[in-house]
Formats: sequence, C-alpha cells, structure tokens
Amino acid sequence: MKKKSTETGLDYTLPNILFLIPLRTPPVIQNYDYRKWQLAVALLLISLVPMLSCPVSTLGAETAVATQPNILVIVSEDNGQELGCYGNKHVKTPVLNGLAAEGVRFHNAYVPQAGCSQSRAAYLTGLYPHQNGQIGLATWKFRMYDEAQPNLVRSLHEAGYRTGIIGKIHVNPKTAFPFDFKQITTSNFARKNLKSYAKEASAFFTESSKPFFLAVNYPDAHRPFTDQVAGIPAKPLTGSDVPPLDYMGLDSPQLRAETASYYNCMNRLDHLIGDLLTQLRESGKEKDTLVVYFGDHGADLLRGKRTSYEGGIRVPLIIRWPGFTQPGTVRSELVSTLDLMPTLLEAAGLVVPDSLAGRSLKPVLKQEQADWREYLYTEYHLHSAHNFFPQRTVRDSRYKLIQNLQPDEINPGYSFTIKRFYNGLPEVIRAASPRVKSAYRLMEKPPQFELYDLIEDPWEFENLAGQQQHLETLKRLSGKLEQWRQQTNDPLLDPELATRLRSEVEACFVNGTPEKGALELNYPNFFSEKLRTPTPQHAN
Ligand SMILES: [Ca+2]
Repeated sequence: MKKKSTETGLDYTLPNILFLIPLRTPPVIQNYDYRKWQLAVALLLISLVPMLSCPVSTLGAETAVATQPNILVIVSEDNGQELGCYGNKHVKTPVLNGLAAEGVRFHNAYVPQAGCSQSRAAYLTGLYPHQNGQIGLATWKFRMYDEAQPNLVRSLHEAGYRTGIIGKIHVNPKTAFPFDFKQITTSNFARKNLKSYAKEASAFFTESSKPFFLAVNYPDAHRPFTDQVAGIPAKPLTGSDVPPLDYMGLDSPQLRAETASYYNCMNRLDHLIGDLLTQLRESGKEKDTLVVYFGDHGADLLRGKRTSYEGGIRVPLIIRWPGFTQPGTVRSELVSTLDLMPTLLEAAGLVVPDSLAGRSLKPVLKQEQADWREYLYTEYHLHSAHNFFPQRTVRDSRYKLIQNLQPDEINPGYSFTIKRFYNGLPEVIRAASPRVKSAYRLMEKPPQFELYDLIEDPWEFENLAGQQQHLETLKRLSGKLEQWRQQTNDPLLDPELATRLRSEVEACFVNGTPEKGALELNYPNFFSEKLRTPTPQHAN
C-alpha cells in the first residue's frame, strides 16, 4: 500500500492519505460503516496520485499552526544553490526538491559572510560578523565579542524549548549556546557513520516531551570531496557526465571532475536529509515542526567559498512550516540567514530583540505584500589567517557593488584558493577568453569598487564600475553601503582599528606562513569598545 513519488520525495502511504480525509462522518453516509467509507476514499485518492501534476503534501494549509512549533534547522556545508529545485539539471536532490515543493523556496537568499563559523554565528545571533565578532574561523581562534549577547539557542532554551545539535557548532565560545543534547560534535569531514545523524535525531524527536529546537549540521559538501561513502550515491557522476560550474567560467577535464564530485556530495547530503525527514515523520511530530534548510555558504570551487561573489554568498534556503506556508511557493525577495532568528523567535511566540540585524520572514512566508528591504548587505574579513582581505557588499534587485577595503593590493585569498586545485589551473586561466581572464585578474588584485549587473551577468565577469553610464548606480550603492556601515557600527570604518586587526593577523606569519600557535587575537576587546556606542540597528 505504499507509493512514493520519486520526483517529490513525498510518501503517499495509507496512514498519510487517511490524514487528509475529514474526521467527521459526512451526513449522507451516516448509516454506513465510516471506516469502510474512509478506506474507500483513501484508495480513490491513492489511485489519483499519479495523475496529479502538483505534489500532494500532508502538510498543506489545512494543517493547524502549532502555537509553539518544534524547530528543525538543517545546515549543509559548502554548497550554493546547486540543487534540482534551483534549476540545476545535473545534480540529483529529490528530497530537497520535495521539501521545496512542500514549502517556500527563496530564490535570492544570502549568508552575511562566506565562511563556516562566520555564517553559523550570524544565523545563531542574528547579527553580522562585524557585530558579533565571529569574523573568521573558530578553529583559528576567532570568536564572538560577548558570550552573553542574545542568541537563538539561549532564547528558545529560556522559553522552555529542549535544544539539541547534531554535528559541529564551529562558533566560539561554544558555552554561549545552551544545548541540552549534543551528538557527533566534530566536523566529520571523513564522513564516518553517516547514518547516525538520522538515528540520533530520531532519539531526540522521541525523547522530547516539550517543544524542541534541533540543529543538524552535515559534513557534505565540504572538501575533501568524496564520490561515494557507504554506497551513496549508488552511481556517482564522473567528469564526463557534467559541465563545470558556470561561475568558474573555465573548462578542463579536472574542473569537470571536481564539479561531478561536488554533485556526488550533494546527492549524498540529499539522501541523508531524506533519512532525517523520514525519522521526523515517523516520530509523529512532522505536522508540529517548522523545518528550515540552508547551505552555510557556496562551494569551495574557485569563485565560491571565501569570496563575496554570488558563488560564495548566495545559498539555498527552504522553509516548510505546516499550516503556515503554502506548498510549492517560490519567493524572490532579498533575504538573509540573519532573518532566521527573528522568524523563529516570532514563530515560538517570543519577543524579538530590537538589536537584531534581520527581519522576520513571516510576511514573506505568508505571501503578504510586505514593505520588504530593497538592499541586502554582506561582508568578508578572512577565513584563516591566510586570507585577510576585508570587503563589504550591497545589492539591489539588479546591481551588486563590492567595496574592497584594501584596494589595488594582492588578495591573498586568490592564490590560497587556486592552490587547492591542480597544477595546470593557472594555464587554463591564461587560455580563457579576455572577459573571463580579466575577472580572475580582478579577483587577484581588486580595485576599490566592483559593480555587476546580476541580470545580464549573473556570475560577475564584467566589472561595470569604471563605466560612465553606471556612475549613478555606483554612487547610489556606495552611499547605501556607507550608510549601512555607519548604522551597524562597522569597526573597519576606523582606519586605526582596521590596521590593528591586520597587524594582529600578520604577526602570526613565520617565514611567510601563518602559524596558528603564534596567532594572538585581541580584536574582540577593541572592536567591542567601538560597538558600545548605541546606534539604530535596523539598517535593512
Ligand atoms: Ca562551510
């Protein structure tokens, strides 16, 4: 009696179909055995399933909204919008496609910085990295300014939620986040015991007698790319199956192979999220659980991770909130993972602190004509001590401006990334078209401003900043950027603070190589002094 859609990942089992049928006996058949009637309708519905062009969800608008819903946040590593539901024809992600079909998919979703710790701290605190202090990797000692500042986990915990995390936290200090339940606390890039993520979650779902918040952080698709683990995917793609990612702008057998391996990681991620969502359903708590899925930043593939390009900061974001979201909704508003904390606090019926940088997504999720933001901001500082090159960005519905705070200097992140590939890559870049070649040159030694038309040039190959006809756009966006930096107390507006931070990072270099042991960071102290000056926070 089981029929599963391979397109949507939805499960049309008899118990789920029965849920769709009205509980009250229709008056006209009161003399009949109601159970028989219910079964007959169920069989009819099942027979109709293959004819339906839209997915049938058990979580449609007829489901009541839970007053304090459970919250499940699923975070993947190092992947952009390379999913089937975002239009990628090569990657296989049936589960996430199904989740999008049951909820809301955000076309223009961003993280505030394209790094693991920076992105996670931002969604957990609702603040930009320059506001919370997690501007670099936790594994390189970078940390939040103040453990006591509000965060999502503590707010939910104090409101009576049971809080859990499966996978790494990757934010300093970990003690800022009161988790009642922690399992698989490492990054697990070796991909060991992948089935245990869903098993641990199952135990958590079952044990939770009050509303829960669970974050599940998967290791895919972080490097090292691994084509197959424990037989997943069953048939890995190879370089002969796929073209390179569009934003690379390059083609070689090695880049095709890297892209295929990345897609294999995405397929495995999708498979594991499928196991997790099955456990949620089998726990009986699916209808009371708001599910969020996002990628922590773009792929580690040339013009992605550790950059402010679209390949780095633009991510998949899907939200399924039973009884609240309409199945199959796609939204194009400019949204940020900074919006998650206010959204989730509001969903839990809690007060949203005024200090947060983002806004609740509720009106967008509800498809109301909201007065939504016109400008969205992101930033970059560094990843490890290897690649300090601060940037600030703003985009509107069409144009994007990147401001490089150390203009006309060599960006150390360029060679750091290029060296992660194969020896012959610089030769491939030299042989590329003038347009692509100039984009790589500009990435290596950026000017003060880079301006891109995201409609005409979605992967940012042509810098319009020097062109007369775009002067007004540049002025408008740079003005917005300045205003936002002032409003959010950007410490790097102060040249002395910027120099002090740079000096701290560069002081750990020994014979040209950064040494983690030699890194001493005092920026949380001198940056937070700057932040003590109260200013309005709602910059967007
Ligand atoms: Ca990551």
